[in-house]
Amino acid sequence: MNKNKFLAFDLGASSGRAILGTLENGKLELTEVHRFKNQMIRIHGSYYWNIYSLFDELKTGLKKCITELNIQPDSIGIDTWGVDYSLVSASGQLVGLPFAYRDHRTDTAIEEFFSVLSKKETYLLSGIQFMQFNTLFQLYASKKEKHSRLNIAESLLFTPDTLNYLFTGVKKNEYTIASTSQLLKPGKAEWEKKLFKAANISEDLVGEIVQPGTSVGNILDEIQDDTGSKQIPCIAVASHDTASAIASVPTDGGNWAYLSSGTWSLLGIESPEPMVSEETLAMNFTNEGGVEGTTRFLKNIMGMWLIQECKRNWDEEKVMEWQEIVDLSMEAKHFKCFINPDNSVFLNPGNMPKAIQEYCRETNQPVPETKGEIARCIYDSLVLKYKFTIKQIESVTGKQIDKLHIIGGGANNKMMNQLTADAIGIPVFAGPTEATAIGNLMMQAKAAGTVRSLAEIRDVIKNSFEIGVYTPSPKLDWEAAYKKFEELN
Ligand code: LFR
Repeated sequence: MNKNKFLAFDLGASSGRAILGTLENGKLELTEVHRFKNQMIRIHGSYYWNIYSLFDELKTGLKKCITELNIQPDSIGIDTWGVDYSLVSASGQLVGLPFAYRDHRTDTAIEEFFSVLSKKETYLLSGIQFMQFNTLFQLYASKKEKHSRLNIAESLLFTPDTLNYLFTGVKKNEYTIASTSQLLKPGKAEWEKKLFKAANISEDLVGEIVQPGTSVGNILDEIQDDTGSKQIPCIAVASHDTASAIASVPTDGGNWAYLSSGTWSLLGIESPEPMVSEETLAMNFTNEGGVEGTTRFLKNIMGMWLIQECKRNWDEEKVMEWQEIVDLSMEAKHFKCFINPDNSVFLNPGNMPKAIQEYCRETNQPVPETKGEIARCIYDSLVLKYKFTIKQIESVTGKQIDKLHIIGGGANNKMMNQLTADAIGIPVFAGPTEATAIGNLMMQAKAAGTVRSLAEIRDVIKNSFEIGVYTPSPKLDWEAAYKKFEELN
């Protein structure tokens, strides 16, 4: 095998990175080139992403790779969170800043949408779980609010599509990211006309859907000038971050499930086809598009957002280290109180510690007072939600899950890995922590022809990264805790 060098841009809701991947003799090595902060900006009460500054940071990443590491990458690839989009005018300019998915304009959109198209029909047409921020509801809410930007928009590009467009001048919708919109048919790279109609949105806004692993186009001359890069292709990777992460699960078969752990906890299985039924509707499972025609049958769990938001609040007093929060939680008593992490009050409450305390008060539980107690409540509740979700998957598929792969930054939390194994009673495999960037890099390798299949991608990953193993050895009564937790769901 040749030596290949690819540059992955991985954007999350709280940070972004440029990671160089060097692939040689079936082994991938990572070098972090650039890291920067990302956050929503609030303007007149609405929340947006600063897409221009993100674009600038990506260019800085490419420039650093060339000038500081002295490396010209063979290609670049961009992945981001799901659902959000930019609008582009007929003359090619972005129409303002894109909304961020936690913007409150969709707080009542779902229920209102159901008066146009029923919940059941919407689910059967799309196979996507209901979350108020899905593109479908964002567009519906913007249309209802008569946002004039919709009148001048000629095309809609999801966040990675938008950045690909800024890099290449080519407008394409990539499949995995498009699948998060709730505008596609289940498991297909095909727009569902009825959903556009129900949202009162023109289908002409969207375009050709490309599969992950195809080139969008070469980067523009002006970018080459700004960064010193050669003319290289920008690859449409599995541009939804979760799709990239799942592509890099180091599975060796069996009945495995994954937990992609970051701002969100995405727990599910890789399925050969979508599973869309009244049962999956009742459980609100999603069927997002994966690489090589696979379906990401999973559920969004509120995840580390809960603790990130507490930290943001606590940092105002004194900046804390992550480990300090874990340590404080370990001093606090387990199972004093629980939350249902997915209650909508936790989506964007502004003051997370207060929201958790109020929730406990309102559900007649002891109120967590200290930082340690609040963190304990979050961690225990998340672990119990994982158990709850695995049981649901087992009931839908009729098969027992025999191992859980935790990937993404959350896999660094050893305490959580062990508690998860203890609570769910099956082994947990932790890592790689840079799963998303790795999936991104490996889809670039596939586009370059260095690997041929998802199976080969996973072989390279198994060959390249250490995986932690956690076997269940429960010291707490998780079954009793689960009974109490279940009542909150
Ligand atoms: C994770 C993620 C989830 C998606 C959420 C919002 O970063 O992409 O998969 O549901 O963000 O877009």
